[in-house]
Amino acid sequence: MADSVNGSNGGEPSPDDRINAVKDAALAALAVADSADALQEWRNQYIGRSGEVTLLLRSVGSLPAEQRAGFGQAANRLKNELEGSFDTRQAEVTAASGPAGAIDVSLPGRKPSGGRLHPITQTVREITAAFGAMGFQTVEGPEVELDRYNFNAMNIPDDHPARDMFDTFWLDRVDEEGARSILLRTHTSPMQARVMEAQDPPIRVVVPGRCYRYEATDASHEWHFNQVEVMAVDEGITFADLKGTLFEFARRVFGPERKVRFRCDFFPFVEPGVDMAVDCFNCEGDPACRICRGSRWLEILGAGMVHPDVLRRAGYDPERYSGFAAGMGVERVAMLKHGIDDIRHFYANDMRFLSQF
Ligand code: FA5
Repeated sequence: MADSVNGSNGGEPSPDDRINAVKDAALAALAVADSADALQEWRNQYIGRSGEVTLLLRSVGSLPAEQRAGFGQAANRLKNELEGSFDTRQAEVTAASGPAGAIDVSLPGRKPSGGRLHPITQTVREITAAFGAMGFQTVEGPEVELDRYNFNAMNIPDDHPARDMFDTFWLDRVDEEGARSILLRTHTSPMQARVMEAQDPPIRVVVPGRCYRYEATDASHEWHFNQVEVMAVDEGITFADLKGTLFEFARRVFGPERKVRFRCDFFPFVEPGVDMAVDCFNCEGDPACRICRGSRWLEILGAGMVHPDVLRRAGYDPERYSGFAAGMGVERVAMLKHGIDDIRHFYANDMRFLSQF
């Protein structure tokens, strides 16, 4: 009679029981393995090099001699059976997951991250659209400008103290007389002269563009920033037109509830000159406010009636024509509109900030 593998060894499970226990556990685990990863894990646990069936086979040597052959054959049969079951299950799992490379249409979609316009570009467009609705045409001009337009045409001759108002980045170039003649424009006002040179009245233009000033940065000052120049020249233009146009702009861009303040100011290219401020969104007059330093107002633009000398220099007769002009800071407008307390956020390229707009 062949050696029995059923022989009992006191309290120890019989060899047959050991094989059946591994078989039951392996088949139960295989039935619920439903992915390539789960199948691989199952294979390692049962039929891999350190798997439970392999351990059974390795344990043959420790059995009594009369049990070894029967146990070894039974363990080998189990190994073959589990390998077959594995192949079958693998085929089922592969079939259920669709053909290789197929798209799983049940997966939730991934939201594509769309690009958007920089908040300053959006604000420039909003400002030019507000003036566009009042009949102003948008034009652009050079960022690298001649001293002649940036200063002289604007009534700021060489050695005029007003040049100190604009800390200038000069280009490393001199004219025949050895004077520096090219600069990064400090304001968009030189376009007043360029537009007047190029066309006859009536003029209604807005000029958006980058400006540069060699000055220290703080919460409301950048060394490069954007302005929008506004200019209207025609017969009979008065200060009331200037005020009405700028009030209407503020109403359109900031809403009717925001307060606007006009004050006298000096710019050599206008007479009279004013500046316009909008009430600070950030504080109740707190002297520690980083934006307005407790003044409650944030200045957004300088303006005034175009100086007769500027008109004359452009070839216009100041007896016949008059005009108003304004130059506003786009970043300041964006800060007030969106409640941003530091101008430097706009150019720090931090997506957490930029993606809010
Ligand atoms: C000028 O630049 C004049 N050209 C404005 C003007 C135009 C007056 C037409 C009269 C007629 P000002 O230096 O004040 O003026 O600048 C105008 C606006 O630009 C300021 O009110 C402010 O909003 C913005 N601005 C000026 N300097 C900076 C800066 N460093 N950073 C951010 N914004 C600035």
